[in-house]
Amino acid sequence: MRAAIIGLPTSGKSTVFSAVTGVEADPYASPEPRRAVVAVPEPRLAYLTELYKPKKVIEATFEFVDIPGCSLDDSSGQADWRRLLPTVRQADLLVIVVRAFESDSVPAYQDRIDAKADFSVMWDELIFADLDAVTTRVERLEKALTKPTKTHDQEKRELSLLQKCREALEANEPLTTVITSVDDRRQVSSFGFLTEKPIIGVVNVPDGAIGDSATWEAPHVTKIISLAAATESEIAGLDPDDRAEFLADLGLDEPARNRLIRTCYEGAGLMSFLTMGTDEVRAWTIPQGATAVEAAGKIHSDLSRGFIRAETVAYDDLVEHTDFKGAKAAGRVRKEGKTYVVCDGDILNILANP
Ligand SMILES: Nc1nc2c(ncn2[C@@H]2O[C@H](COP(=O)(O)OP(=O)(O)OP(=O)(O)O)[C@@H](O)[C@H]2O)c(=O)[nH]1
Ligand SMILES: [Mg+2]
Repeated sequence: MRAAIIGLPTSGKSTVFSAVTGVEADPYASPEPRRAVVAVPEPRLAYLTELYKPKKVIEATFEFVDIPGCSLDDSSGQADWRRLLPTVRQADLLVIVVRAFESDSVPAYQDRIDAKADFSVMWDELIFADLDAVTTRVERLEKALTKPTKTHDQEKRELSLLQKCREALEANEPLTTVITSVDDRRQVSSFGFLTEKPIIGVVNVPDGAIGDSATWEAPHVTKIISLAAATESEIAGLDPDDRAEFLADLGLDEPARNRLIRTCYEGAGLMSFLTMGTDEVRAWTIPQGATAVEAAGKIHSDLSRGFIRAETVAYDDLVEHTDFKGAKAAGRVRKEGKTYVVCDGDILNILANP
């Protein structure tokens, strides 16, 4: 799963990317997207690792792509944006970074600091990009439907859905309001519509501002969070001991990057279940709402095929009773069947026929 970091020029996208991924700033400010995979912060793994001292610890991962900013008010910037759009369309979630920090050395885009207005400029661009793609396809389908074709019915269905999409976009509504069923989603999946993706807003606040102080909300947006990208990227560059001390001095348990990664992971509709043993302690990624047999299939297709049951214990119950044995003795280990809907942080032991 992948998030694309987008926004107006000098909003701090690359600084957020560095803070999140630990990848150093690109001194040449390359016009190409940069990618990095990060481990999803999972504090629950630490306890399990302490308990089992496993040979391996495997964390869940998530990818971030830093998209260079484009000045949308000139034709060369517009052309750059169009060139980058296919990469943005491939993401599962969008992170829109807007600037709320002042700086004499880094002039603001269009000489203004107005995070809410910048957010709305980006929103309009997303709506416009989708409207452009929808309109092109609608025109093509209308033309095709004037002649009888073998795929006539299918094209008619697609046209009817895309006409609804066009109406929504013309009313400044995102496609999440129209594309709601699994069938519809499948029908339009190849477009990679931008306003069909979950959106996280990041307000890049002045250096040293800590905690989450986002003061505005936007309709249809999964979440808006604030962070000080420059401070966060400095934190990312510290060695772990210094980092802990720095955060403690600020009265924080963790850097904002952890909050952002988790927000993206959840925003993309994902959650983790855990497995443990002396060989390996591991966090596995599954969609929210996945069942025990789907979780088993994530580990190995044999486990879903031969699924018997999932011995399940909630992480908090395990900690309360020290370990698996203790939780079992206290009756906290449940025997769940195929259709059990897994909860975030469930520890599973899948029993299956060979
Ligand atoms: N003071 C301050 N400077 C920042 C902050 N975030 C970014 N900057 C500085 O602003 C400049 C632009 O930041 P980038 O992260 O490169 O911005 P960007 O959005 O990636 O820019 P483009 O990709 O060119 O659109 C850099 O010199 C950063 O060091 C911040 O929170 N505070
Ligand atoms: Mg950049």
